[in-house]
Amino acid sequence: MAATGTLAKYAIRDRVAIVTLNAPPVNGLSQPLRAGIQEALHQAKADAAVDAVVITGAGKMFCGGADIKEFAAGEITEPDLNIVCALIETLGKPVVAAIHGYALGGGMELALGCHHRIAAHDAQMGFPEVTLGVLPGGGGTQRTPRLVGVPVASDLILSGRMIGASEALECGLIDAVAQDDLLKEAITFALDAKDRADGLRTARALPVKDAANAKDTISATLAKVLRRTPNAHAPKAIARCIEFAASDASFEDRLIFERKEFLELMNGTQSKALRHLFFAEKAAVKIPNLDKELPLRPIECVGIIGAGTMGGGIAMNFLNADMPVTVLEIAQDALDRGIENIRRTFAGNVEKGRMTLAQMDRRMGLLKGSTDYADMADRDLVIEAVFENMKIKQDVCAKLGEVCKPGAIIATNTSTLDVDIIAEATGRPDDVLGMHFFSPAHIMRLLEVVRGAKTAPDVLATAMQLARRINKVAVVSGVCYGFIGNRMLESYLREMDYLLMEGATPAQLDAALEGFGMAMGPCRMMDMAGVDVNAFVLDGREAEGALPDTPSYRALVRKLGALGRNGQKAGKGYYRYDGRTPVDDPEVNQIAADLAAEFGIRRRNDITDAEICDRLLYPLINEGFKIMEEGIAYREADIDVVWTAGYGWPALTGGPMHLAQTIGLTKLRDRLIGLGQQTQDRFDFFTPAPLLQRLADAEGRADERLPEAV
Ligand code: T1G
Repeated sequence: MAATGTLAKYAIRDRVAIVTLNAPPVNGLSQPLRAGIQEALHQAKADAAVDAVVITGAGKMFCGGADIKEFAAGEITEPDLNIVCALIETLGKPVVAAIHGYALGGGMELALGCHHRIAAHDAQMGFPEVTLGVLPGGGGTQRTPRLVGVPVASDLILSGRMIGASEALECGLIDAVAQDDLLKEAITFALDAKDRADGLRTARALPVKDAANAKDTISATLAKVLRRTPNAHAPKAIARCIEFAASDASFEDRLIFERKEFLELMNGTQSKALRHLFFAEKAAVKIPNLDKELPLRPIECVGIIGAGTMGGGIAMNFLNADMPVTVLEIAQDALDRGIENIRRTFAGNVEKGRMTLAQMDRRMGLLKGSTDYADMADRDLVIEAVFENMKIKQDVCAKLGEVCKPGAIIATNTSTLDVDIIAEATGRPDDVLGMHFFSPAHIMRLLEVVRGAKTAPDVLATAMQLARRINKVAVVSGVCYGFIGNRMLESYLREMDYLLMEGATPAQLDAALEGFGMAMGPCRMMDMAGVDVNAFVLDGREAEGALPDTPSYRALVRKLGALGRNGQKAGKGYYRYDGRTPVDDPEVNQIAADLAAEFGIRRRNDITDAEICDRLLYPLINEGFKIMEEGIAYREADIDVVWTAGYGWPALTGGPMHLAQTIGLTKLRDRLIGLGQQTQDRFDFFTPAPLLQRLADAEGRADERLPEAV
């Protein structure tokens, strides 16, 4: 067995060279691995004892794609994937890809360069490049339409979705599904191919399938993808490449066209932002200075206090993860309503085909209701999701502190209250932390895990690991008002109300922010979340003396709340509602004008979209620097995860803190100062955070040191 190297192992079995990708954890196609594969292929080509080749992956997958970290270099080093695939196609001996686990992106392209592909029954395949703002740059846009046809190729590459082995076989992406021993069957397949007429068939030599109406087919699929992200560049480039595949250019010219489009995307701001978020979500789960060997607390069964909207939604997360849940309400009728709401939500999923009836029954079988705190005694984790009132939460947590077994974790779902005060009420604060779910809790991916002053390290680590199990993106926050997300949201909403009192309209505000890329404008978002909910929190904070000393602060939302304009649920809020459709309501503009008169706020008719975006986004970003300075968030990237996973911030910008770097800290600081001057900033609403000030100064000094551009 001649070892080619550690990254691409070489062995011979039954006259078949086995080339094993060995670059854990995902066999990422780094330059050294590509070079190792190339060397192994040359060895197989020259070896008279070798009749065929099987390429396989070590560990839990075939290949997770290119090594994304290499993209930062701005270019792809030799041998690039196109060279490796061309070597396979001209090897003169059949090469079979044996796929298990995942074959994604460049990993799938490597398999497409092979003459044949066989996959394990549970393998997953696809082209996730579009989610990273790039496209398959190793021939994927050119070979795939030749194997599966333009419609399927367009769907797979534009959507980025993974498909299983049976779907891959059905559409022609692979040639066989292993029945038992993948490697053994791949070897047999390769030896058979040696004697078959199509044994050396290559995808590049095939005609493009279903090329008729290619342009229309691609455009229709592209339009669907762009509906969600109209500003995205990658889908448009992918469409151009697939269209080009159907042209009569040479295959080499097609690869050159694809590579040019790929490099342009790779070096663009959108891909840099999406790659930033890819790694940010992976990093967010890591707790600095935590012993990786620290044993976690076992969490096998969960208790939820409160069966309302939040409690029910939280419960569904655990039921979806196949974990037994007991939901507690004091009143039986409230408990019955809560359980019925859960059942109805699952039934809706069954109707939509997202869940089978058996899966729903399984979930409902894991759900129990109770009106007795004693039923929380055996729970490994209990989450309180009762009304957002400190006294109520303290009473509930005091009971849990007595009833829950030693070692059980007690979590509060509070979104605005002090987790440390709630933790003290339990009498066992080291077992306590915040688990802030976002409504609707069974859908929103973000989970803010709030570490209390006394939260034990293993409790925090357990919660972060549990988040992955319930398919949440978890970010650790320290204790402060609003944690990370809602604290930054406050300055965004403050400027929303002030701009409305200055003369902007809800429709103008929402259009400006949705033009920036927010999933939903601020006024629509407030009407969805509930004007009364926000007004209630503000009244509470004013009572604590926690608001700026001016009656104009958030006066509009509080006035709307006082008038019962509680949002979509009330049929009116910042808009009037025709069913679920928001309609401009002149009454709101009049309310805003009356408040402006009351507080001496100058009305204007020159408010631009640019000013709207700067006034809502820059203070939000500025608050992020304050959060960093106070140690509330571990990393700026964590803040980006919060906003893209929990608040509809456009991932194409990478999140607020990544956008700050893209804008430039000096420019950001100077714009904040300018906005402060424009608004006679009496409450430091626009004063740059000290950390931002320092980083902008440092950026300025660094720029001074840069050699003058020649
Ligand atoms: N490059 C670099 N690092 C990667 C990586 C990649 N492609 N994939 C994963 N990692 C790291 C990840 O950050 C983590 O690091 C560790 O590996 C384990 O990952 C040329 C241009 C494959 C489904 O988009 O979807 O190919 O946190 O925890 O849960 O045309 O990783 O441990 O330090 O996610 O088992 C296309 C991205 C690239 C796939 C495995 N490929 N990866 O999930 O492990 S572009 C992708 C994933 C491309 C070609 C184009 C998942 C996974 P750390 P993990 P997992």
